[in-house]
Amino acid sequence: MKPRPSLDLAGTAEFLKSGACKSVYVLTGAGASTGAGIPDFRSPGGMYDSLRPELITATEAQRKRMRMDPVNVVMKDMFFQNQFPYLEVRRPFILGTQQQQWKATLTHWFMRFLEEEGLLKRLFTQNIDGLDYQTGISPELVTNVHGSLARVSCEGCGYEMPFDDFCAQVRTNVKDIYRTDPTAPAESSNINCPRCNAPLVKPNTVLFGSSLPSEFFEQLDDLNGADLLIVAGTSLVVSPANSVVMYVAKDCLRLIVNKEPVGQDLGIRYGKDATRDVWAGEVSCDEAFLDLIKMLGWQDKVRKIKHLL
Ligand code: CNA
Ligand code: ZN
Repeated sequence: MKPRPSLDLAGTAEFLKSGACKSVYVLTGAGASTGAGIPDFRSPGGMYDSLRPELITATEAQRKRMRMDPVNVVMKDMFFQNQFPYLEVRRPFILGTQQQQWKATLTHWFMRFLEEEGLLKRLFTQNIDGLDYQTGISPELVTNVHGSLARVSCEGCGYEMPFDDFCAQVRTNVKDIYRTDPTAPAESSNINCPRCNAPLVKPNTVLFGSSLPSEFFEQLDDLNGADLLIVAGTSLVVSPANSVVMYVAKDCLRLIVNKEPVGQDLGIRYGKDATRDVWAGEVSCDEAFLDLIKMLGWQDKVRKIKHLL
């Protein structure tokens, strides 16, 4: 019989220390990186809030679609019609990645600490920013569920373009209309493939409507062996990434670290209805993981990371 931890952060820390918890899986989302200065999609002020369909779309039909649901900016069929909205929204991301502008947060480091303690079995991240790797986490423990920005290829023929060549073209070919010319007419600008000439070159992030990496589906069954699942900084609305929470066993403890409670429609239960779910409360990911670090006595690990001090 597994010991029953109390359903709060302290109980989770006790469970992690107890030796009974041997296998931790993690699912992260954009909220894990907002502390590094990267906006998420759905929070107020996030990317969907700052989208301006009138500037980035060429036709009224596209504008209407984007207003109805900003998710269209990362839809496959929209990208094939007009590459500009995707490239424009991703632009600060792409150039920020090249300049290594963002630094891993305490939340990213916490996953590395779990690995150091031999507890981390897998980190599923929906993020495309690659910040996880800055901590030196073993790449084989990380699944980029929605792909990654760090590599670039053609959606038509698969040709891989060197990242720096792509960034040079983003600077010159893709208009920075939000910052430089907010009155510029919407027009498509894109990057042509050096091999097949299709205007379909983009970072290897998974567009809605495209399939996820096959390894993601292969790894889902492993979740059955999890003693603890940590879900951090995700609205849990994007499927099938959100199905991670359903693949763990019925008695697996689930710690939800998110400013608001999420995943009720997926069976996560809060407060008096909770049987194995813990919500860290209305705090940021970094605050919650700092609390956990203190409870676990892992402060020395943090002291080694200069930019966090
Ligand atoms: P989302 O739908 O924007 O949800 C983010 C969640 O995090 C929300 O519930 C917020 O309340 C919560 N949140 C935001 N900041 C914090 C914080 N500091 N502490 C705690 N909670 C916070 O994003 P999801 O990841 O759920 O959606 C999946 C999409 C978003 C994936 O396809 C990503 O590729 C995509 N995305 C990624 C990035 C990135 O790589 N950093 C940025 C923006 C969007
Ligand atoms: Zn091509």
